[in-house]
Amino acid sequence: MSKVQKLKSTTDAFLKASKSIYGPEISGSHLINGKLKRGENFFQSLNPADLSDVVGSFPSASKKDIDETVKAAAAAYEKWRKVPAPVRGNAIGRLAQVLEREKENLAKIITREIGKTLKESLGEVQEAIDTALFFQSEGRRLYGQTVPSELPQKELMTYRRPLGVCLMITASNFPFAVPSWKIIPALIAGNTVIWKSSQDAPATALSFAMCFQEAGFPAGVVNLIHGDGEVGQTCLEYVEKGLVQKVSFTGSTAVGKKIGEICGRALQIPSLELGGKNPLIIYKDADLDKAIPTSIVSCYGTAGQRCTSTGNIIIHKDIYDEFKSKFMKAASGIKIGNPLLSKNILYGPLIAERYLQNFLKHLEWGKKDGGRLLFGNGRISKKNPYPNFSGDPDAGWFVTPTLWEGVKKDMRLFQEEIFGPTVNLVKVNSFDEAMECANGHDYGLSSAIFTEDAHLMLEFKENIQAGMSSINNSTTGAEAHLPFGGIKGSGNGTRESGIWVLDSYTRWHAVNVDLASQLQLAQMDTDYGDFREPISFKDWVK
Ligand code: UN1
Repeated sequence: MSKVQKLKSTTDAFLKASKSIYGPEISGSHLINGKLKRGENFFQSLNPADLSDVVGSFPSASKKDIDETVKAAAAAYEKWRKVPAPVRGNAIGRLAQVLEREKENLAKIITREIGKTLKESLGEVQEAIDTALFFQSEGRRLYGQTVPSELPQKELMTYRRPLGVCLMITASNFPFAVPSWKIIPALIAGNTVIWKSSQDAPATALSFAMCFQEAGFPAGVVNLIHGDGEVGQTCLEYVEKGLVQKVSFTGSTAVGKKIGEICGRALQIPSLELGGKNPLIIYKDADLDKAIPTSIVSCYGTAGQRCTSTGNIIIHKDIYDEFKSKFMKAASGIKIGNPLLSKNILYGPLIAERYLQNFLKHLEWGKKDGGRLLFGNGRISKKNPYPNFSGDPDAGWFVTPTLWEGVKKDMRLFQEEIFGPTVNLVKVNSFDEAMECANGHDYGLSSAIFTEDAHLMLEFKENIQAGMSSINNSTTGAEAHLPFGGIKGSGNGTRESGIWVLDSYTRWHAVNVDLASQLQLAQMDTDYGDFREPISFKDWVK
């Protein structure tokens, strides 16, 4: 029997004892050096769809906990980096098996903790499985190069070397898939990991960390600590002390810039996946039968809480009225509810109260900004009902879909990422103006266009300022093996996923072996084929 089958279900411990409809209250811990540590300074993780449901209580890492974690990760690194890469890959393969077996339970924990639909949560776990399967076999590649030398009897080669202890600071909206994009490639390359979970998703993080445990990673290779932004800040001090060699962060542009400064002072390149205000162009020849449902999901899916969610729909004037009326009709049917209790909803609650506050504020300032509100009236409640809501709206942080029009490039509504189910209609007169708008903001994460014209597709591909672009598809929904990341305010050029992420967790090591029987110097003793007398050591020494 394989190790994986022998072990008890990792997540059953969380879910079986359940008396409530959602599951038991999880007694949270850090995972430090292979052991669960209960810790101190507890905070609660609440189900955002039903605030009476406490998902669990979790410790906030103290300075002492962080010290202990950094030491454990550093000690584990010295052994883990020497484990042959294909063997490291086997451990990742076992992780994929555990995730596959636990998929349903894990998805329920994600949905309970951050409120995305079960279908999306299953997708998140699947994305982690795909990532594990991809990197399992990368353990048998991790290719370096052999390079011809300019001198005889000399060999040149390159190796990928791990960096050391990697600190992963992750966000709440993709609390499973995005951490997998960071942790799995870091591990296959021979690094060890300290994962600081999102304060809004510690139960998801712990359940994922337990899967790594079950898969048999040695103690200290994957460590998990919890806490808010301040804990993250304390962790970053270890970069300056030279004890953490890599930081990978998904979150806001403002925090990303600060992390960039800290890492820059230590001459490190962090991986930064930051915000977005993603444009979706509807050109006049767009196939609206496809463009309408795609735009609805692109804007409002996950309650607009993806960094790849559409922020501005840029529409050619000839098709503007038709698009607007069809979009509004489709949006009026959007179903909202508690994702563990209601079937077939497009989205659930906002993840956290601060997202709700930020969302409600934009309804105020958006009007002053000059936007015309076509629909959307804030928080759904018994007093402020929404027709397609099922369940108790007062129980959670639910908001209605929101649509603005009359939005222009220089407006705050156009420029600012809101992180909620809100989008702007922007009318343009030409393709060139559409492109100017699509590039007219400080972000550059995702982008999309709907057109049937192959020449415009090419124009769009060549001129859009974004890390990712879709043609006749949503701005969301990246696949697990294509490079993910942005430009401008959306990131620093590093990429996650696929083979490209390996550059973020390895450094190149150039090695030469000289088998010649005498000293030979590159450039100076090289025979360039121009028949010059070679300069030799003998000429310099009597
Ligand atoms: C994010 O919002 O941080 O492409 C990541 C997508 C998802 C990942 C989004 N697969 O929409």
